[in-house]
Amino acid sequence: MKGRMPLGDFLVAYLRKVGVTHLFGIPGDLVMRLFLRFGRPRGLHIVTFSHEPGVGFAADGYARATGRLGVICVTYGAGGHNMVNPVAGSFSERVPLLVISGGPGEEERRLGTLIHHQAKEVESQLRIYRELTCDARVIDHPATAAEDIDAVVRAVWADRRPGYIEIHRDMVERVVDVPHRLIEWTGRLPERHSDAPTVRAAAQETAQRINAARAPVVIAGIECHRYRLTGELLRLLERSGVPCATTVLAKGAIPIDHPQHLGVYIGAISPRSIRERVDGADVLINLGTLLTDMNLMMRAPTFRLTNAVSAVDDTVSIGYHTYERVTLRDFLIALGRLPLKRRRERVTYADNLKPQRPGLRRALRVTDVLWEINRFLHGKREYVFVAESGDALFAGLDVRVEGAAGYFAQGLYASMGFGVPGAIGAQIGTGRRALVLCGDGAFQMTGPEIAQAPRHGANPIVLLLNNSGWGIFRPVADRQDLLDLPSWPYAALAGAWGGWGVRVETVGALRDALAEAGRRKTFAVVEAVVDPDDHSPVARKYIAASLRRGAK
Ligand SMILES: Cc1ncc(C[n+]2csc(CCOP(=O)(O)OP(=O)(O)O)c2C)c(N)n1
Ligand SMILES: [Mg+2]
Repeated sequence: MKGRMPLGDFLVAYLRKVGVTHLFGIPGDLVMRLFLRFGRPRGLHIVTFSHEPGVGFAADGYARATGRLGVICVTYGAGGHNMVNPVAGSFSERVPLLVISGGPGEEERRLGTLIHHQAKEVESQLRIYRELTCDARVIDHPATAAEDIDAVVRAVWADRRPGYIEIHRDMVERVVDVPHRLIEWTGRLPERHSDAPTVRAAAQETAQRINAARAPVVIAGIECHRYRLTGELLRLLERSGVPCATTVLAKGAIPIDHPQHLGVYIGAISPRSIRERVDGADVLINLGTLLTDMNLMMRAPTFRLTNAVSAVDDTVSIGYHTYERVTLRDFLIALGRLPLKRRRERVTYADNLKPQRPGLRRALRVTDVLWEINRFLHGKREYVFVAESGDALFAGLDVRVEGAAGYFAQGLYASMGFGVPGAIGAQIGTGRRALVLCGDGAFQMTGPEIAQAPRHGANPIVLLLNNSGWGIFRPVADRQDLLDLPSWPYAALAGAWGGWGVRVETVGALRDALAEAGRRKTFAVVEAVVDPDDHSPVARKYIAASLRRGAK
């Protein structure tokens, strides 16, 4: 980095300085110069996909899995607008992404005509991204360009939310001033700060409550995941002996086979042992959990909020008072250092799966698919698991991934299309192969991006749950025909795209297919055919609860 540099070179140098190694994108003329700059020798590793949503979900999967910044580069308008949905998902689920868009230069803006890719006004894209990011700026002044980029990236990191910069094509070569501070800087992005005395007071009050409690329980939330606080969380759990549940959005925040893990809390439809334990807690310690309709399955919390100590969004709330400027990290560290009574409660992990019925020649049911996934994943700690939206999101709650930080799903934003590209992004970042559980509908959205996997050294296994349509809605729709999907030759397509594919209809065939996919080096699509009216255990409970509510 030098005191004065072309903006494009500064951006590459800056991104490398903060540790970025990969850039996900699709070029266009309004971003071409910048895009090519990223890919220069000693630049970044460029990862392209066929369609911007694939790019966005892959960058998000990369960021979730690595805990690093995901960087995206798109062209203005057609590209930028295509990227809106994945970025909205990253905003809602706290994933740190930097979106870099090109834009029209001064020259074309002066023509006074509409510019290709323009929607309403040239500034419209910026305004759209303002709604979906923690900071969004057009980088248009050489004197402040470096500071502006630095400010956006710091905000992205501190908030774990997307940020947006727009660089018009004539700015790429413009020489900008780089402040001395950035040249000297180590590149370590700062975390949010706490107020130390407030942290101490909040931790002390919480420790007193835990020590005085009869049956405390921890709910580990999304912030534990995003701020990579599993180590701090486990230290607290192991020192106190308090049991811990996670939520739909934060499954995987603690290892699934941890002896104090109760399982996933999903409000009124939780497995009975989890619901009783959480509802019966006299102190409920919420560590980074957002109270979302998905976490609670469209109900108000069934536990008493007055019993909760809630640490989320840099605020610790206890009863009717709050401590502000307390980050979850500092809170957990402080709590972990205080004397805590060690409890010895026997905790049994619970899920929603009934024992599998015997027989290998039976037609597959969704429950069998889950048992077979768990059988396949058992002992494979290097695998990650990705659940798509649709029934897979509910079904995935019963999947046991044994490795640390191995579970990914959009548990709140729930966009279809995340699964396959998200899994490829996760493998690019971590080297860990993914098993993706994906409906036929979701696969028809972004599944073909799997054809890109070999180029990126990725080989996910897609378990495609084929129920011939948008099955999750079948119990509530009178017009079943509106939920049907055309049948694709999934297995043949997988072969034609450079992977391996197979269609299975029985338990035994699925077991063999997963074993074979596991042995193969290429990506695999295992199409598991199930009845259109069959659902996972959690979806069944969820649908029954919704129908009951609707009937009232
Ligand atoms: C991008 C997007 N569009 C629409 C929806 C609404 N939606 C939720 S689930 C679903 C059907 C999913 O079908 P499929 O992937 O086959 O899963 P299934 O329900 O059959 O298990 C739809 C359309 C969504 N979540 N995301
Ligand atoms: Mg389906």
